Amino acid sequence: MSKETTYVMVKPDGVQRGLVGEIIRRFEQKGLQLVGLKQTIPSEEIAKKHYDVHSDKPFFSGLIKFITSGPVICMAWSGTDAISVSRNLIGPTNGRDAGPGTIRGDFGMDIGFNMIHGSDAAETAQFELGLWFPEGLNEWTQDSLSWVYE
Ligand code: D4T
Repeated sequence: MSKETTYVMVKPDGVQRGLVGEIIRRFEQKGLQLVGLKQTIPSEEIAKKHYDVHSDKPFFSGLIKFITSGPVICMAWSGTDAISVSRNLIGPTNGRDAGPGTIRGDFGMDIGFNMIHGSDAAETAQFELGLWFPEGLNEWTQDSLSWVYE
């Protein structure tokens, strides 16, 4: 158990489909703390850095085209084990395989249009937070969390 901050991003399909509020609601209600939030249209440069690990995959160029096609919502969420907790809220990559109750399971039918990204490990989270939030995050005390963690 450790306090972590993870990078979460609503992708262009999630924004176009009006799912931003629903997605934020789920993270808030779970008990994660929002420490960074903004809308941006990603440049090709930042998209390529973000997905560099997939640069040799056949779907890479389509993925970059998709991610840069319109606004995304960049978020930073903090909490105990925030990385795995967020991945569990999001669900498996392909919406058709994702169980009900997860974001992709409840709203998705596709592997490319899967609405949301969440960092998959501590090092990735650190890299992605630095990439998307070079201005830094907000440290603040959320009083309600004293009723989330015993
Ligand atoms: P992200 O990174 O977007 O949170 O998704 P995942 O962590 O769940 O999945 P991933 O890294 O394996 O894939 C990154 C991104 O590429 C798209 N994708 C993936 C695709 O379009 N076709 C594919 O065959 C795969 C494997 C979807 C998510």
